[in-house]
Amino acid sequence: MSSDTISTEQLRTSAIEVLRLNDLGTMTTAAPNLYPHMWSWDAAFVAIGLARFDVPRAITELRTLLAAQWTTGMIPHIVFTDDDTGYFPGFDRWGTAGAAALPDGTKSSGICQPPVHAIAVRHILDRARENGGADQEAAEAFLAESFDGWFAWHRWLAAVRDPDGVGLIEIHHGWESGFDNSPRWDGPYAGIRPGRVEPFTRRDTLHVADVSERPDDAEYTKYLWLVQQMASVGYDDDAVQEVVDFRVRDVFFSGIMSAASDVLAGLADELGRSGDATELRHMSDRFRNGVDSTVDPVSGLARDYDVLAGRWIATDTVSGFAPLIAGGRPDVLARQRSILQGPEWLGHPQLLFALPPSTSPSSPAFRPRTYWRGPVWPFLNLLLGWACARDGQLGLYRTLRSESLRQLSDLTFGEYYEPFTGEPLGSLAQAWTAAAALEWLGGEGTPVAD
Ligand code: 2M8
Repeated sequence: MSSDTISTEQLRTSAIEVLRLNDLGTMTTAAPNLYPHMWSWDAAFVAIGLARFDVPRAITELRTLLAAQWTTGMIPHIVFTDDDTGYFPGFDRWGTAGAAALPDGTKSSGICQPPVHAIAVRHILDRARENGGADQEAAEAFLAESFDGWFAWHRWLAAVRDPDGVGLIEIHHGWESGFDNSPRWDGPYAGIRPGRVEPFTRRDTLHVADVSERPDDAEYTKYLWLVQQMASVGYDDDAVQEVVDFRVRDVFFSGIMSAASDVLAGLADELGRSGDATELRHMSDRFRNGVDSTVDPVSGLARDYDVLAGRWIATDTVSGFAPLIAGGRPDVLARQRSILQGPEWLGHPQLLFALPPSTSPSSPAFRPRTYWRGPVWPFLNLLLGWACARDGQLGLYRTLRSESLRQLSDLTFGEYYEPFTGEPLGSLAQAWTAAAALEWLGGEGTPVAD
């Protein structure tokens, strides 16, 4: 059947099936084979999708994630199931068992991912209120029960990852960005000379049709070197910053921090916690200004900053649109929207769908089939669409929505897609891709300000 003839109901049913397939009861695996554990930012998007058909299950997802929160406030990037055989590096290799801040009885990695979670809580609450009754009661109770956890998470990020208050979050591994092998990190990784890394056998390459869709072994050696460095100091926040060979201010992470802090401030208001709301709004402003300060006056795109090398990282990657996520100065945003809709991005003549590739096809770094170096990532488009709706950008929102629904109507729920052919790559039945489909479908009647 051609994807043009797929009905809304078929897409919805198939997306729900994918979330059920990945459902382990209290957590959803990011994908059936490639990623058999829970990932932090995947879980937030999964919760957004779940909330479209099962509010209690969406709440459970975030509750499980929050139960793994470190005593420092950090939400770890992977929460492991008990089966440590399917994914590498597994819990043992992370060496977090001895970390002082790991809560008893939990198994997680020792790094974090972008804080989209408050945005997911907001979605759950909104869906629950539309449903009313028991869903509404459960979601409101969950907000009251979980607020302190989300607040501690944001405070930890602001204090520990932006100690100088520049309004940009510092990351210590490309995995923390979620954009693992993006050209953004080529410079910082080029400067790393790994010491002795314990021998390893990868598992990710067993689950893709073509190994070139994944990072190569030299990249993995550096990834593991950084893990070893952090493990050597027990993942102590201060000590990590001293020993680690990767220290980068991540502009996209910071844009999410700004947007999510503002959402969390709104949730604080609902709980009558006006002091916390004020603190969160200041946090949101601080990171919005930080993101704004990175914009390259020539290209109009936001940049990362390599702390160890002391230089800006300018790339033609989708992270350059961080100001659209953070919100901010109208002139900056207007220029960004025009670039996004121009020939280097959505208007590129070879694109099958008008959706942003992870790297611009006009960039020399563009690789259409390789992971974060070119393919289109559906969950990111949902995030961008959410920010457009928030800012009343109805036209762009509609484009992203209709193009995403066309893309996702192939019913494969690929992890990422080849931008010119639409071929699904990486894993199929990827949970956050299915969740994005459900949210886009539900967004049909979503009131969006003009
Ligand atoms: C990818 O990252 C993991 C490591 O965290 C991996 O390649 O093994 C990234 O796409 C990341 O953003 C995502 O959260 C994760 C699970 O979908 O996979």
